[in-house]
Parts: sequence; structure tokens; C-alpha cells
Amino acid sequence: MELTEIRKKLKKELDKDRYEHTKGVMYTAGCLAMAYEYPIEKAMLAGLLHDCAKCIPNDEKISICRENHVIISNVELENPYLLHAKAGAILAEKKYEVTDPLILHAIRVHTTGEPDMNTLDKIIYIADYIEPKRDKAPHLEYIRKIAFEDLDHCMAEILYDTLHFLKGKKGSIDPTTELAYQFYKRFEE
Ligand code: DGI
Ligand code: FE
Ligand code: FE
Ligand code: FE
Repeated sequence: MELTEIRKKLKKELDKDRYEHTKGVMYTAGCLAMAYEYPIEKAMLAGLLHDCAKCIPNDEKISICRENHVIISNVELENPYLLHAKAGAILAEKKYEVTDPLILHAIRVHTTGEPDMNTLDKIIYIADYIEPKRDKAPHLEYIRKIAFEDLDHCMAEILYDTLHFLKGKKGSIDPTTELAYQFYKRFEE
């Protein structure tokens, strides 16, 4: 499926703010790809689709995962929005006809991260956090700057802030988020 056709479909699937965010992530991922000499179209496609399951009801996210043999943890059952990443990877493949395993993987891990991510995983995780419409995270200015200097250092900063935020609001933490931080904290400065 062509990028323009996917965009048309997504515009109907997502609410207005989510569609704007999606475009922001798509172009930011393209910019990061330029900075790190990564294939630009691939990064843009992953960015475009990363939240494709965000606006479907939680029970549907759960059933999409179950139907596709994804094992759902208790933390995910308590916070079903986490499943928009895993359900999104499934929809990207089945509904938007993406076959590239790297794109599907980047979508799957974009919310929690995971240890030792590949370049595309990091580009999407970071683009999601820094795209121009995002404005609530702390010291975004600094994080936006280091995003274009060192992907691993940037991952460490974002994961640190995310865990800090989650601990503050007593949301249950997915062990994968914790493992991702344990891996990336070596790149903190
Ligand atoms: O879908 P987006 O809002 O664009 O971004 P996202 O998919 O990265 O989701 C970000 C949210 O996910 C943010 O509020 C932090 C939350 N999150 C990340 N890791 C965890 C988590 N929430 C819980 N409960 N547990 C986690 O481990
Ligand atoms: Fe998301
Ligand atoms: Fe994210
Ligand atoms: Fe997002």
C-alpha cells in the first residue's frame, strides 16, 4: 500500500489530534533517518503507522492481540492502552499490508521500548516523544537536541523521565520499560 493511501485510511481511523501527532512522528522520524543515514521512507512509514491501533476500543485491542496469539500480561490487562503497540504491529501487517519485519518490530516496541533496540526502533521511540506537537514532557528542549546527536543517550533520558513520570502517578510499570531503562542507563551522562 502506498504512503498516501495509508494516510487516507489512517485519517479515518484516528481522531484529529492523533492524526496530527502521527504526521509529526512521520516527519520527525524522516528527519532522524536523515541525521543517522537510515532509509528515510522506511522510517516515515513506521512513524506513520506507529499509533494505528491507538483509537480502537480497549476490548478490541485485547481481542486483536488474543486472536494473534500475543500473550497478554497482567500489567497490560490493567493498562490496556499499552497494547496499542502490539495490536498496531498486527494491524500494520494485516490491514496496511506492511511486510517489513523491522517496521513491524519498531511499532511493537514503541511504547515500552526494550533492551538493545535497533536504529529504527530508536528513531520511532524518540520521534514519538519529540515530535513538534508534544509539549508536556520535561526538558523537551534538551531531549530534542540530543536526539540528533546520540540515539542511545537520548533513549536513556526519555526512559528515565518516563519511569519517573510513571512512579509519580503510581501507574503500574511494564517490566519491559524497566528492562529497557536498565539497558540504556549506561548511556546517561
Ligand atoms: O501513543 P503515544 O501517546 O503517542 O505514546 P506511547 O505509545 O509512547 O505511550 C506513551 C505513554 O505510555 C506515556 O503516558 C507513558 C506510558 N508508558 C510507557 N511505559 C509504560 C507506560 N505506562 C505504563 N502503565 N507502564 C509502562 O511501563
Ligand atoms: Fe503510541
Ligand atoms: Fe513512545
Ligand atoms: Fe505516538
